[in-house]
Amino acid sequence: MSAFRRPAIMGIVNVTPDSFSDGGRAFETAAAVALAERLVSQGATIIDVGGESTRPGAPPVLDAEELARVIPVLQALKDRLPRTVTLSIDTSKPVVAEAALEAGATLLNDVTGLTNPALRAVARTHGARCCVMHMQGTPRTMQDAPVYGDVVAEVTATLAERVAQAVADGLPREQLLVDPGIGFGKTFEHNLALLRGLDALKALGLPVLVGVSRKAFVGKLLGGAPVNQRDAASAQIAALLATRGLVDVIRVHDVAATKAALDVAQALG
Ligand code: HH2
Repeated sequence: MSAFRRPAIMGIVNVTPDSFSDGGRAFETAAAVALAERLVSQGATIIDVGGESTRPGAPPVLDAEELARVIPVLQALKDRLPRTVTLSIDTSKPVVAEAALEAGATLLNDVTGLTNPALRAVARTHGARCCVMHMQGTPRTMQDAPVYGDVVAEVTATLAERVAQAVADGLPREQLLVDPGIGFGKTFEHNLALLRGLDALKALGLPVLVGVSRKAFVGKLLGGAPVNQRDAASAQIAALLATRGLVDVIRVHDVAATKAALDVAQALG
């Protein structure tokens, strides 16, 4: 029997000048809103709005600047998108999270894995769902020399600890998702091992979010493909993970290609 389970598609809207694959494309509010509407029309049911690039070596963005980027976009999307679409804020800053949740976001996507108690407090106050992502190091340094013994066991154990901490601070467990953080302090081999060993993460009993879209990992899998030639393989990874029933949310730039790959996998799986 097929293990296929269809994940929700999370469409990426980077309101940044410097994101690794699409920086500058949706830097104006109107362009970001139009991109989000297009991604929803193509099949995204979650829109993830981010105002700070987390690419390796990215410089930090001031609170005020990040707020000015993401809040007008969320406010516009709350009025324009169907209520069935979940708005997600990709931030690690408590002030940005707070304003975003007030503006209509209901999912907090934190690449620092809710390690900041102030962020956990904001999430609890607003009853937000939270994505707890694994990262070794910080975006500035994470790709310098990531080291693990057993990467699958260590990432799973760290996420289990972060989840326990969040629950101890009053966040309901059923509001949490976990994410192995592909490319965040991991070599190519670490990323591959994590995707192959995703059942260990799934065994935590929480929904699993995976983001591989256009990442260097995909480029390397393809023998050095540039960033603008990674969408088909990114969609194929989504379909393979869905066929194994291991992913609940897939975070992507190219929603149309991902939906098509999932449709094919579902029909043939
Ligand atoms: N990857 C990126 C950003 N946020 N959030 C989660 N939960 N999982 C991920 O894998 C993840 C994430 C990096 O991708 P992108 O947003 O395209 O680039 P940038 O950080 O340069 O804006």
